[in-house]
Amino acid sequence: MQRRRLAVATVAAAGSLALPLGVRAAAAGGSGRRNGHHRSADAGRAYGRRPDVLQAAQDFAQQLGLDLGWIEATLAQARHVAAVAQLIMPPATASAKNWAAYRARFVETRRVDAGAQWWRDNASWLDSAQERFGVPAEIVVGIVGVETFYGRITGGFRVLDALATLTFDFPRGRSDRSPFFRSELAEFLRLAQREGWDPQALKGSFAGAIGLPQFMPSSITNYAIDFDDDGRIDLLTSSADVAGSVAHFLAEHGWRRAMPTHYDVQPPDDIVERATLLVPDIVPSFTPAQMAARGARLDDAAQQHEGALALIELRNADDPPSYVAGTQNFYALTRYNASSYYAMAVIELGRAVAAAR
Ligand SMILES: [Ca+2]
Repeated sequence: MQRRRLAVATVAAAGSLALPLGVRAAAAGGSGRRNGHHRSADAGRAYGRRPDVLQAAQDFAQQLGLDLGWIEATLAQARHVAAVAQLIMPPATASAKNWAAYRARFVETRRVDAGAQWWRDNASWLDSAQERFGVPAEIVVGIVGVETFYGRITGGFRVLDALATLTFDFPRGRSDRSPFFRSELAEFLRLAQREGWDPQALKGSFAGAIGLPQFMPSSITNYAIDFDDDGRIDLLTSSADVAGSVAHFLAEHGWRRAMPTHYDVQPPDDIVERATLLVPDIVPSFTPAQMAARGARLDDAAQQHEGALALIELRNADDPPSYVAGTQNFYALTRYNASSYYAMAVIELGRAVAAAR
């Protein structure tokens, strides 16, 4: 999700949509609650020759240098999908942030077992990605597991329909993201031509995110790589391309080789000091010494960390929150999806899979 534009550093409530986020536009299949599987992906009317669609076809043809007739014919067959417009809306009731519940959705036996199998099947590619980009296999494994349950849930919407619906009929009632989806639709058409995809056939999430890592079209353009060197980028069936592309995305978003993602921390008892440390949210802003000076207790490894840390608070509904001291690498994970809950779930799923394999 991203035309190199970074997501704002907001923390999404566990399981809710804060979009557009990092690499994908919205909660992916693996995020469960809002994956659309319980809703109808049935397409409604085709866009045909609606004037605004014809105008967009002209704009795209000029902008992309593609054949106008092909774009018109392709967009004419795109269909409005009511479920897409519903799923893009915020949930009717805000659910309490609950890290324990969020974690339990992802770090569970079936997903861990599937992750261990996926790791065994793709160990050489994961090792190569780690060597080249410095991103540990368990982080890539954590992302693919949280996103799509290792390919079990990659989304049942035609990408063309999803992007057309969010471009031409973005629902009223929330801030208008249609310009974002319009540029993703253009990018999708360009990729379909370049990569030889059938734009009518490719499926993804309700927001148009594609494949095992749920990359938006612009992220495919900017960050996906042909890691097995077979001449094409395939995020649906090439685990090599998936592993390489996820690691490349993180490397391009500031991932540092051999740096931990986070350290244990006891937050300051003083509520004012604690609140001060929480202000920058997920952005690493305090040296270990500055954190300690405000009363945070860090272990030896954290005290020796070179660089800034962020005090991350993960709420547990009515129970006391959990805290970690996030590094630059924790922040890099939130470029994939701007949620500390998401980043922590990725880390803990990867760790659980590493222990199980
Ligand atoms: Ca490939």
